[in-house]
Amino acid sequence: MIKESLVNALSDQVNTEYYSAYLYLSMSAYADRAGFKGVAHWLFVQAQEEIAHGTHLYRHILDRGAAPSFGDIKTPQSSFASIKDLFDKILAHERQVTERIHRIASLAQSEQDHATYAFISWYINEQVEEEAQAEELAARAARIGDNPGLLYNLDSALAARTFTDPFAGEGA
Ligand code: OFO
Repeated sequence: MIKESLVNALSDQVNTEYYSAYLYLSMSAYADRAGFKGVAHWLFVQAQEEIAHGTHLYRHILDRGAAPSFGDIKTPQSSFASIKDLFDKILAHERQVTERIHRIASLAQSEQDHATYAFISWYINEQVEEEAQAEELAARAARIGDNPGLLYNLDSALAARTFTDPFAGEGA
C-alpha cells in the first residue's frame, strides 16, 4: 500500500510534468513567432515528452491502488529576450525538476517504498539526460550569440527531432 505522503509527492510531480509541457509549449509559440521554426518544433516535441512523463506518473499512482490529486497548473512565462535566454531558462527549469525528482526518491527511501523508488529511478536517469541536453543547447546558444548564420544552423538542426514515446509498449 502506497503511503499518502508519496501519493501527494507523485501527484505533485504529475502537475510539474504537465506544467513543464505547458512551459515548453509557451516557449515553442515564442520561437515560432520569432521565426525559429526548428526551435519551435524541438520545443513542441519536448512538450509531448513532458506529457508522457506526467501521464506515466499518473498511471503509476492508479496502478498502486491510490487516487491521484489534481491542482492548478501555473501560468508559464511567455516572453523571452532571445533564443539564448530561452535555453538558459530551460536549463534552470530542468535543474529544478531534478531537485524535485531527487526529493521524491529520498522520500521513497525514507518510507522504505521500494516500488516507488524503483519507479522514480527512471526519472532520475532521465533528468541526467535532460540536464545534459539543456546544458549543451544553452552553451551552444551562448557561443552563437546573434550570429544569423549560426542561429540558422541551430534552427535547422533542431528541426530534425522526432517524438518517441519513452513508455511505448507499457500502456500509458
Ligand atoms: Fe520531465 O523532464 Fe523535463 O521537465
